[in-house]
Amino acid sequence: MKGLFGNHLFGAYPAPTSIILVVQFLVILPAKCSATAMFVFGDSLVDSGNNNFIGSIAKANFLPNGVDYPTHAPTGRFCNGKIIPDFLSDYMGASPILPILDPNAKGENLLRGANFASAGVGILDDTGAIFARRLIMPQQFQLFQQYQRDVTLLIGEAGTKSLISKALFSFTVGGNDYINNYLLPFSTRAKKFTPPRYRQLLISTFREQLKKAYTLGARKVTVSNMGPIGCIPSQLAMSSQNGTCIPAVEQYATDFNSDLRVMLQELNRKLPGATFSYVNGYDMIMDYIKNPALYGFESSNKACCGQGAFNGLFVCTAVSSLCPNRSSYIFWDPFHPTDTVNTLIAKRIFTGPPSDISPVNVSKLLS
Ligand SMILES: *[C@@H]1O[C@H](CO)[C@@H](O)[C@H](O)[C@H]1NC(C)=O
Ligand SMILES: *[C@@H]1O[C@H](CO)[C@@H](O)[C@H](O)[C@H]1NC(C)=O
Ligand SMILES: *[C@H]1O[C@H](CO)[C@@H](O)[C@H](O)[C@H]1NC(C)=O
Repeated sequence: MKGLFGNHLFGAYPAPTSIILVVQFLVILPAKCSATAMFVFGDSLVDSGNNNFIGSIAKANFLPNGVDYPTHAPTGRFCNGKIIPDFLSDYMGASPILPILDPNAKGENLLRGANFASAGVGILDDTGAIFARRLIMPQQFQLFQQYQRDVTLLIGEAGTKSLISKALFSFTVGGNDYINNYLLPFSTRAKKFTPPRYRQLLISTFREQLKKAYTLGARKVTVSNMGPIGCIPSQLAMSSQNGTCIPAVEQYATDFNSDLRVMLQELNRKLPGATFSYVNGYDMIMDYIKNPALYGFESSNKACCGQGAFNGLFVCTAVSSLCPNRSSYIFWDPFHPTDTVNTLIAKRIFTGPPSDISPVNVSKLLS
């Protein structure tokens, strides 16, 4: 399986190298330490547009996606507005980081960090195969290594090391390993692995990926747990009569999350100088789903943009039915939260208590 998706990374778009080579003989810029850089890895929950630049079926570069973005235009984000990394940039007082495949992700723009996430990916390389091209996790790391070489040409080796060791790293991946792999009809993974064995495979693969990030210099890392995948409109449309979460699917997420938490505690003990903070996105979203009125949500189980039962069939497109008031919805489309939910969660990631993010929140992590 690996070979199928693993080896054609640098074919279809220009690598940033060529641009950087032009400036390598210019004066090395002093490392500006004003704003903290951010590096984002993961799936469509945090992809800010990388899939626009590759031959993927998983794209969101059309309206009504982006309708509430500052430009009111689609960007590739699977959301009506901003996603969590955008709000974190806001809190950090920085402009949003660019998708690494964006042609503008070069020169000084690179010093803010970059977004390597790609819609459709999972922890496992074969996850999301139905979407054709996507930046699987090993490719996200390859691009990060290329990024390091490019930034070294700009600010030198010591400057790059320092930028990376102070930066915020964020990982959001795993939901697709169920939604777009294990739970699919005819899944070969489901045929070969019992649920506990599959979960073990996910956790051990993810552990190696996080260790790799450490080896590449990451020291301040947030890792999102798996959201309540049994409650998303897409799952409800397929298997729920009355709109309540599907217990069997919920169980996959909660089991994964308890193992993830233990794995991160182990990394915190074993990897000196690094902090891996566990982001409890699951409980935060569950909080909104269970107490919608408390937060001004009218609907906790219907997508704002979609079609069919719970507006949860297929994906959000230009011809989908669209809700009148986007800020009163938890789910933007059958899979992803609204801008309103993203801003609430980002705030809790930044300054929330240990029940939201532990051992420390991002403002502490960066202080
Ligand atoms: C919804 O349906 C599920 C499964 O059919 C059932 O177990 C549950 O009690 C129902 N909940 C409500 C609130 O009707
Ligand atoms: C939309 O929903 C939000 C949140 O519930 C509410 O504050 C706002 O007044 C609503 N807007 C309209 C036009 O109804
Ligand atoms: C996290 O953020 C703030 C700022 O660093 C810190 O003072 C606070 O103790 C943390 N919040 C909680 C509730 O733990």
